[in-house]
Amino acid sequence: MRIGITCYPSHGGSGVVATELGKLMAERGHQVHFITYDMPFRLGHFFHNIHYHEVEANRYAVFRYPPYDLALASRMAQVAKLHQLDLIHVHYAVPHAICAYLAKEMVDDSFKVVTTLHGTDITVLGEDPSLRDIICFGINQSDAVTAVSDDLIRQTKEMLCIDRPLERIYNFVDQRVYSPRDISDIREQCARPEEKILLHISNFRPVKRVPDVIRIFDQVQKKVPAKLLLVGEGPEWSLAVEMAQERGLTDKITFMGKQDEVARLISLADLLLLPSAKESFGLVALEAMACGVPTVGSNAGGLPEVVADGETGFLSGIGEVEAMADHAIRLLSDPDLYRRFSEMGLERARDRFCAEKIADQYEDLYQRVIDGK
Ligand code: GMT
Repeated sequence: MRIGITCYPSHGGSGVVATELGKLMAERGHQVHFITYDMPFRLGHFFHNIHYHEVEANRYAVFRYPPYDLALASRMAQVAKLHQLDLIHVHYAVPHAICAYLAKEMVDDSFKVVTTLHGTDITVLGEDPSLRDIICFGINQSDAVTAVSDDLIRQTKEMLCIDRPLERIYNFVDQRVYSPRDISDIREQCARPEEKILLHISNFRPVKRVPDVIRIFDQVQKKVPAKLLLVGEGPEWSLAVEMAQERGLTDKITFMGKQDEVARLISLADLLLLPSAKESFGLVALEAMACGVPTVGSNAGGLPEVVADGETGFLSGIGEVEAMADHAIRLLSDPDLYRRFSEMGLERARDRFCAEKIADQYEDLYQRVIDGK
C-alpha cells in the first residue's frame, strides 16, 4: 500500500503512535509518506520506503495568521497525486481530518481518509464552539475513524452526537524497545540503593495534574526513602518547581526536562505516577507496563483499559491524592505484591498491546477502506 501519514511531529502521544505505526508499516513493505510541518521526532534511522514531505505555511504580510491548514491540505493532495497514495491516515482530528477532506476533494474519491482520534482533539477541543462543528464534519467525512479507547468512543459519541461507526484500535508498544533493561549504571547516579525511584512523564499541561504528583510524592517519601524524576516541560513546570521548593523537596526531585531516551528512563523507575484529569489512553502507562513498571494514578478516561486496577497498578478517583499515596507506599513496601504487578504488567502489554497485533488491525482497516468495504 502507499500510505500518507499526518500527525503532530513534536513530543506527544499522538505523534509517537503515528510515527511508530508508520515505521511498522514500512517494515511490512508498504510505502510510507509523512506529511508534517517538521520531521517526526521518533523517526530516527533511514528507511528506504519512508519519505518525509515538509509543510510550510506562507507568511505573506497580508495574512494575520499563516494559512497552515490550507498549505497542509494542498501538500497532501500534491503528494497523493505524485506518489499515487491509496490513503492518508491522519492522527488528531484538528485540523488534520478537515485538511484530508479538502485534499480528497482535490484528488478524487479513490484517495481514502482514515482519522484516528487521540483524546484532547475531542475532550478539550470538542468543547470549543469555534471548532466543534468542523470537528464533527471532519469525523463524518472520513472513510474510517478510529479512537484509541472505548472510553474515547463513548465520549466522542456523547459530546459530538456522532452516530457513524467508530472503531477502537488501542495504542501499542514496541517491545523490542520497551522491555525491562539493565540500567544499574545510571541508577547509581540517580538514587541510593535503598531509595525507590518514582517517575512522572508528561507535557505538564493542567490535565496532567502535576501538582498532585508532587503531593503524592511528598507523602510517599515520608514513609519510604524515595526520589522523584520529573520528565517533560509545559505550562505547570514552574508551579511544580515552586511546590518542590515550598515543601523542601528540591534534593529529592529531579526536573529532567524533555528527554528522548524514554525507554531507558522508565526502566530506571520503580513506579510511574499518572494522576491525570483526562487521559484517553495514557501511552506512558503502557510503556511503563512493558518495562515491568506499575502505574499509580487516576481512573480518568481510558486509563482503566490500559492499567488493570489491582493487577498491574492502582487507580483512584481524580484528585484522590491520599489514596494514590497509600497505594504507592503499599506497592513499594511489599516486594511480593510488586513482583506480581510487574509480571502481570509485562504479560498484559505483550498480550493486549503488542505492536504486531495492533499493526495487523490497522493494516486490515486500510485494506477494507481501499476495497470500499
Ligand atoms: O496527553 C497529551 O496531552 C498529549 C496527547 C497527544 O495528542 O499526543 O495525548 C493524547 O493521545 C495519546 C496517544 O493516543 C494518549 O495516550 C493520551 O492519553 C491522550 N491525552 C489525553 O487524552 C489528555
